[in-house]
Amino acid sequence: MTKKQLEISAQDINHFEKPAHGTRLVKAPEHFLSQDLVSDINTHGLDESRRGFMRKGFMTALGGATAGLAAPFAMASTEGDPAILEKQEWQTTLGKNVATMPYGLPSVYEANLIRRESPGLTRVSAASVAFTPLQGLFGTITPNGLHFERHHQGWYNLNPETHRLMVNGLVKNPRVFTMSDLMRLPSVSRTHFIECGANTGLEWGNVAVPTVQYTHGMLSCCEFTGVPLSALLEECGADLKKGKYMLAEGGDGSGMTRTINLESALKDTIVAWGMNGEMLRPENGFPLRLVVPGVQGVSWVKWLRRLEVGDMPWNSKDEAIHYIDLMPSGLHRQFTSIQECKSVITTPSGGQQLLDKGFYNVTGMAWSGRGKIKRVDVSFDGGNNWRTARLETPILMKSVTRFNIDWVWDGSPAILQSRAIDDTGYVQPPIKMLRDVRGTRSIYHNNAIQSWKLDSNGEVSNVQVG
Ligand SMILES: Nc1nc2c(c(=O)[nH]1)N[C@H]1C(S)=C(S)[C@@H](COP(=O)(O)O)O[C@H]1N2
Ligand SMILES: [Mo]
Repeated sequence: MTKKQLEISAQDINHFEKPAHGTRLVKAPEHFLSQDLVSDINTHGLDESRRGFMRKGFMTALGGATAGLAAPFAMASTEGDPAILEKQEWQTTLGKNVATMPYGLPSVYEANLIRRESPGLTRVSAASVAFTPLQGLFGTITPNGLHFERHHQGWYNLNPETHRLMVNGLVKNPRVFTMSDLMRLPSVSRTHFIECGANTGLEWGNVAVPTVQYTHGMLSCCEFTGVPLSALLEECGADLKKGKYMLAEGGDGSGMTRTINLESALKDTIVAWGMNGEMLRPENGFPLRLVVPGVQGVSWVKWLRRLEVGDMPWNSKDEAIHYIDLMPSGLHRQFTSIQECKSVITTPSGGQQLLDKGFYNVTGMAWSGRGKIKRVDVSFDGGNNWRTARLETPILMKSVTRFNIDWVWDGSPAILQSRAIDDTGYVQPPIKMLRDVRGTRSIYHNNAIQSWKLDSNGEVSNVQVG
């Protein structure tokens, strides 16, 4: 299947530069205009005014990147290397004082490892999405500054002093909590992934989004701290015989309201203020957000201001007209909550280039909204043969698991794929199998196997196979 390639801009190609694991940027793929765009992240299609600019910017950047090719650093001899033989400035001078950076920042050499908006996708007013650079991350935890962002109406700096959470509906004692009230309640800390239901959405339309940042970057994984929903509802005397659902309402202007299934939410949902050991970042819902493990990101309501217990689903706008799946029958599938088992190879991935034949540590991430990852298989020949990868421990519920596998590249073209299996026995499907059931007109909930094509010159690009 031939893929339509997505345009990318000068600014956007720099993100390939992270030379982790012996790879680096060489050149971006040829580009055509994309036609199928994800309405969740772009309600009005391509922005005509940006096209010309992007093409121009892209050519300039491409020139620069190709010039860089002339000196392949991996092949360079280290004999007489001044980087090791000569005393460096930092060995002979005084370093910076402790107080010069009261809140630590990444090295200036990591400046390209940032959240990015997808090339070719229009920002509709403040409604926007910025993707996590999965290609440059290690392990399982997303650093707070790189957590993906998805706002339906922009983000705010809410004042925790005046922020309130109301609990009402089928509860004996309706209450309004301050942040201090909440933070006195028993708390838990749990590591979970959050994935937007539209993650990997462009792949439904067979659009060759160039990098893993844009194919899978609406995924993050953090340790969240807060009060278990079950404890909070108990405190308010919720009627859990009649109350089967809960409405979660956000404090922003998007009117973000989602129906939460109480039976599963009572097991592990958290009303959270902490993320990776500090308070939530403003863009991720400071001071309070709902953490609904395994469930699509839209239900993780940010700037959480109200929880209402009820006996029926609400059919709010974000569950009646958005986040629904158009099936081949023409019917919409509604209330798809669980993010099914999924995985992706992050190195090598689209936009990177292997510098030479030989040994590589192929690595990636696997997750399942239903439980733990049991196994990840990796194929180097487009799915004909599979080998089982090593899983890093601990393997946690509804959390990201890191996998690694040794590989010796012989220099010939290859198709790299990963296939995750969770502890319910569910196996991540090939895209064709998913399309057979789901059709081609979905936007959301694509958990198909991702294929990366490796050319004999070492370039890696996004393809669809099987
Ligand atoms: N109040 C509110 N909550 C919200 C949203 C929003 O726009 N407003 N966006 C939702 C969507 S669609 C997703 S995918 C996640 C994104 O969370 P993040 O920005 O912390 O990554 O938040 C969800 N919660
Ligand atoms: Mo989302």
